[in-house]
Amino acid sequence: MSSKSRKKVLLMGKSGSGKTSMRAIIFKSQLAADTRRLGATIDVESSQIKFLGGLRLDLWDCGGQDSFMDSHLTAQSSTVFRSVHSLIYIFDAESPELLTSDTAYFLKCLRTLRDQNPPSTSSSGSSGEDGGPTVFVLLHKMDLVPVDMQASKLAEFEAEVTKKARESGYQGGLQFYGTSIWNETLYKAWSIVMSHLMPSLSSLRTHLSHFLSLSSASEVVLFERTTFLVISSVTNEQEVHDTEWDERRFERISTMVKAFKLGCSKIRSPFSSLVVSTQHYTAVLDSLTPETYILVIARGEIQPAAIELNIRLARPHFGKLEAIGMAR
Ligand SMILES: Nc1nc2c(ncn2[C@@H]2O[C@H](COP(=O)(O)OP(=O)(O)OP(=O)(O)O)[C@@H](O)[C@H]2O)c(=O)[nH]1
Ligand SMILES: [Mg+2]
Repeated sequence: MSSKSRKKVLLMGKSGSGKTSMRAIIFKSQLAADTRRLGATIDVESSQIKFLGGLRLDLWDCGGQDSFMDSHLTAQSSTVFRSVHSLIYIFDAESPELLTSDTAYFLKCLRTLRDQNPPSTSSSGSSGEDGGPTVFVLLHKMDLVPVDMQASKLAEFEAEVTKKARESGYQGGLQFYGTSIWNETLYKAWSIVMSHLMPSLSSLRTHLSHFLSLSSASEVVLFERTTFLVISSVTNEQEVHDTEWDERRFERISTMVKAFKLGCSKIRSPFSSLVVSTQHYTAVLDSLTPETYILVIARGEIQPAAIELNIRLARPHFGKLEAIGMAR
């Protein structure tokens, strides 16, 4: 398998920050409440996740207890940090050591990441701003921060950590997101991570736009089948202006449909498709290719059967795109 289609992603952060919880929810469809039973990760748990377009994700969930962190950063540094495509670093928003020892560990990780993937020689699979691995920083457990303080907490944290990273000599980009397993912010951040891992998918938008106009839809969203992360979407901007749509609608749909799918599997009635039809809108969520679901939203006067027919007719075309590596 080529290095282009195989990407190593590190999940790091101190013990209890929520790494394994995220992994379980996004990739193993676990319920958020069930993560309370997770034990601490010993050393590293790596999993291979097959994605659409032949992409294989090597996800390394690195145990965050001090002894494991020290070992990742010293004895095992080349095994852990070499050939990394992206680092996802999780901070616990409520940690008393957020800007002290937690940040100090993060800076050590950045340094080791850079040492093991020097920008000039890391062209294969690396794509940070300066050619090194991309770094995502998640300020996690934001549900524990009062709602009116969440935005300012994230902004101050981002400013402070970026300043310290620059002072330590790190010149690459850092992308910050506030997340919680208890709401859709988790899906928002991970959808962005995924679209970064699969840049070829951006060309899919052209095909989705075509589908949107041919079927007179208001919005078309493509989801990855297992994780239900949003891969791509197109919207008829005119209609959104007219009706003020919720900005977080995609992530909310990911969260709701995943919970619904889980409910279906519990009663041994596998989820296949969903149709909602009201006076104002019609929504059809259906399988598009072996790896994706498509959600089509249209005005109320458009019949679900018409949308279902359009999806059926589009399947062979999108199936071919998927087979050749998602419109690479
Ligand atoms: N309130 C809140 N709790 C969370 C959130 N995410 C995870 N947790 C809880 O945090 C605890 C620790 O989570 P883990 O995922 O095991 O932490 P970890 O980072 O994998 O820890 P190590 O494996 O020791 O490195 C669990 O009880 C989770 O339920 C969140 O967004 N909000
Ligand atoms: Mg863990």
